[in-house]
Amino acid sequence: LLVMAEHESLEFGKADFVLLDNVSMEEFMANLKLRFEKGRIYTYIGEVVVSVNPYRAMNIYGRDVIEQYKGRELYERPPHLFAIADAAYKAMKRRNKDTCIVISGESGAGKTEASKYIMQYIAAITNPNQRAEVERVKNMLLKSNCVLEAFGNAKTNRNDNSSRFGKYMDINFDFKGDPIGGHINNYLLEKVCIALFSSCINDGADFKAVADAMKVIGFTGDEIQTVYKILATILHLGNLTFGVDGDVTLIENTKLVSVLRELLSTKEENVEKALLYRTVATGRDVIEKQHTTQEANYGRDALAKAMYERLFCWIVSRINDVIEVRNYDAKIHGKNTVIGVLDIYGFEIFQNNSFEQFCINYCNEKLQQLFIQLVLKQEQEEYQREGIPWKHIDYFNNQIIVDLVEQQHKGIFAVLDEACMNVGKVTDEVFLQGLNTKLAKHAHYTSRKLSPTDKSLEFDRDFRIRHYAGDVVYSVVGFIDKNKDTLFQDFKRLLYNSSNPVLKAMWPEGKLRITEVTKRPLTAATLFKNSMISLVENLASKEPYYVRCVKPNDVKSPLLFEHERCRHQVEYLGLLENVRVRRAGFANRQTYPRFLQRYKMISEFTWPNHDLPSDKEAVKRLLQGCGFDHDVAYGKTKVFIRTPRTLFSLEEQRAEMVKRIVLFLQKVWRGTI
Ligand code: AOV
Ligand code: MG
Repeated sequence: LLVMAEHESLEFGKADFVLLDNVSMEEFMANLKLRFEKGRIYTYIGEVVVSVNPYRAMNIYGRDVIEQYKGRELYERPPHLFAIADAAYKAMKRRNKDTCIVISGESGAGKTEASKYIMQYIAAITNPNQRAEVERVKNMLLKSNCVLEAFGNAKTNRNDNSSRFGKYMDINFDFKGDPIGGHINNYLLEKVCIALFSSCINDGADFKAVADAMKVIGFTGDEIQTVYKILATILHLGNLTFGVDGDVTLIENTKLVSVLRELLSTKEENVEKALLYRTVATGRDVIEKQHTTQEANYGRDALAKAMYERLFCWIVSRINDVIEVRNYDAKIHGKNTVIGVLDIYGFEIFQNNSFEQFCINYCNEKLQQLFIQLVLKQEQEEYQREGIPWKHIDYFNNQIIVDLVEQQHKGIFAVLDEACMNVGKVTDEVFLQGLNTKLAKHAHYTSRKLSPTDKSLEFDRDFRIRHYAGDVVYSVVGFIDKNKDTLFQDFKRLLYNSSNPVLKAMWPEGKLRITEVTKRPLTAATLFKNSMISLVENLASKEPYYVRCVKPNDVKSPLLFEHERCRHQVEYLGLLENVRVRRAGFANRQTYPRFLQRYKMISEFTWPNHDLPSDKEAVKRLLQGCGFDHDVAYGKTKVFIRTPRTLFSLEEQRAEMVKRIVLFLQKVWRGTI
């Protein structure tokens, strides 16, 4: 609010949506658009930052700007990611709280960029004493981004550098507030984006940067070589084809087998056997069963995907080894608090949406649910703590969609798992039938079978979910396979038996004989669901700060603010409700001492000092004197100001008094008084 009064004029619109004269979609959009056009890409809703992707380089992230935000209060400077990062940092340091910064928004809205600026800011403002160990940790944290992006991002229709994995990074701080370590959790990597490798490998300069970053992080020469070999293996697997001769399945391009043998440091016949046969246990017997070409194709693709996923997880775990809090003392004795930064794949709708989109969009539902709960909960808790009554604001609660996906027994994941367990025919169609039976009446689910005249459901295999962010049509094709996510044990054994120790170590389960592999592994859906639930629990246990990213257009243009496109995002992100909650509550709150510090000059009761029994009493007298008593509430430690106008008026009076005091002092100096 002070920003508004002091640093920005109305020319740039309102720096906080809470200050809108009327909270309507029109006014909200007009302000968002005006600010975007004036290059003001950040706007607050209280303590939430709304960001619009500028699609051009902005000169607002430099060292000079960082200095302006360092240690300042949120409202003292124009809205910025740095301000929210600083707020999270201050809360962590001053109040000894674990905090987290949750960045959400659809694909291409600017989440990953925002997370990087936040990390850079935190790195820049910490470790004033240049302690070597802290510098090392900071360097690792920043370098890890480059490596993870190289392996986990890919070009999509929506974003040239789209995150195909979710990333949650904890940064640990010691009692001085310096980073001493960190930990990365990665979530479901979209394995179909293996195409990524060709671009990874083709782009020489980037590739070198990645290799350098890996070296700095501490990957050994052997490890980096193995990474190359795995990437090469995956590419070669893509060229491998199968044929038949009578009833024998064959590898057509046999030369590739010797290339693979070399890359995997194993025997040629082992490679061939793993690609063409699988070992099955029937009772006590173990037999070798030949693949059909279809099975061989499936096996080959599954191998490529599994190697890619395993490689990625291994890279994350190696990075974690390096950034883990080392100092034993810091772990045991020191105050060790964390800031978590969440950058996940955004809500997405493609031409063809499959299991991956389904998981990604479910993840976004979970985060939206968390936002709803925390933004309201936090607000409510503060009023409760301060002893102030609260009235409820209506909003769309997407819990119903979260349940639709994750509920036990009748949620979509449960139906999918059930279909996968089927002893009889296990097909995508069986899964779809299951959905149609269990969810026929659900308001957020439909399918071609249930709505035969619906034009958006083109094919029999389609079903549609009404997500909080919009309708998405999914094709069931591939759901079963992707959920089972089976990799024949023969491949695991092949990789485990490699004479390359790095590769071998990635596949410990290859040790098991076929007769020892008894447990049915958890499905991809169940694993993903569990990881989302624990992610949300983790976030909810911390003090959250939010960045809500908006994508201005679909053509990556810095000039275009597509009204309808943006309006839709504002709507589903619940930003208007956010403003309402914030306003129906109180636009501004300040502790009594801080309030006095700023406004004491406007009242004779408080200037230059008050003699009342408490600061609270003094603030009461001041506000009664100005006639604002009706617009405020007095909490235990803070004064709550309902309408922004009151604050402006206080600001005006303050400015007037400051001017008078300055004039007075000038006269004193000149000796005219
Ligand atoms: P996302 O993380 O939200 O999408 P990104 O952060 O990758 O989106 O942003 C997409 C692109 O927008 C970037 O590659 C930049 O070109 C541009 N961009 C975003 N933020 C800024 C900024 N602050 N300044 C300049 N350009 C920016 V996805 O990962 O697809 O959900 O899964
Ligand atoms: Mg991203």
